[in-house]
Amino acid sequence: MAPYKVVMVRHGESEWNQKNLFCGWVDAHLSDKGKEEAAKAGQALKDSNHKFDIAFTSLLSRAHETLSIILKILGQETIPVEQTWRLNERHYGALTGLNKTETATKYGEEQVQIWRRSYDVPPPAMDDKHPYYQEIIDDPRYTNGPPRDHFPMFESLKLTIERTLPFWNEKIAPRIKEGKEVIIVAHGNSLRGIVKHLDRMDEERIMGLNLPTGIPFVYILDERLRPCRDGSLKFLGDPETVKKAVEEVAKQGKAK
Ligand code: DG2
Repeated sequence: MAPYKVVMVRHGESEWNQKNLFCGWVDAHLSDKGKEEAAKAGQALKDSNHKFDIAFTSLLSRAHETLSIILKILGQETIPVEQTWRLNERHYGALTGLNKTETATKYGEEQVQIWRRSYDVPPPAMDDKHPYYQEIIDDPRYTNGPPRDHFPMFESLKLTIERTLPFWNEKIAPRIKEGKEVIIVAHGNSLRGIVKHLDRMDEERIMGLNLPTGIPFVYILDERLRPCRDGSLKFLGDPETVKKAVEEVAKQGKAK
């Protein structure tokens, strides 16, 4: 049945993206701009005749809100939606809630770049006195996982991939191989993890990848779910807009 297709979207701009705060597992909502980005994503998918059989998303509102705007525009609000903490954003540990620019001013842009984009250097851990510790750990959406004794207090990209990939392999990949049309709406780093896996990127290459908010991207995959020739990450957007949006994400870790 190959080639297969999978569509992914990082949620639209959240209120925390707008304020340039490290967000991670905090449940920020979409900003007005983020809602517009989600609507544009839906329209781009509609204009390119995409229809979906099933959607996968995280447990976080910014991803749900984006998905529901997209599905409404496609007239597909009734398709099955599977939600999982395994597609959540990486847990940003003690950095959660800090402003990225202020953090770069305080600790240096290089350190912030390591925290944001290195493969296996995690941010400092969130402790139980952190202002968002209780809110996250007591959130009832995590009743079914992760297990309390393995609840993350920080995550590198490597750790994020270690909990995202089992879901890709066990739940998403089999649907794709059945020939189902799949959309995944998730986060900058959980999606970078899937991209790294699909494109067999090494640690250096994945460090250079920034995913913009609200611009869908498509993979065309062969029977082993490897990108076909020319089937690797393709944004549904005009190249200049995509380039600017990617640069904006990269710039978020700069000091003023
Ligand atoms: C952002 C990603 O996550 O931040 O947690 O701050 O995709 O949920 O908005 P998202 C966050 P960076 O890794 O790009 O700094």
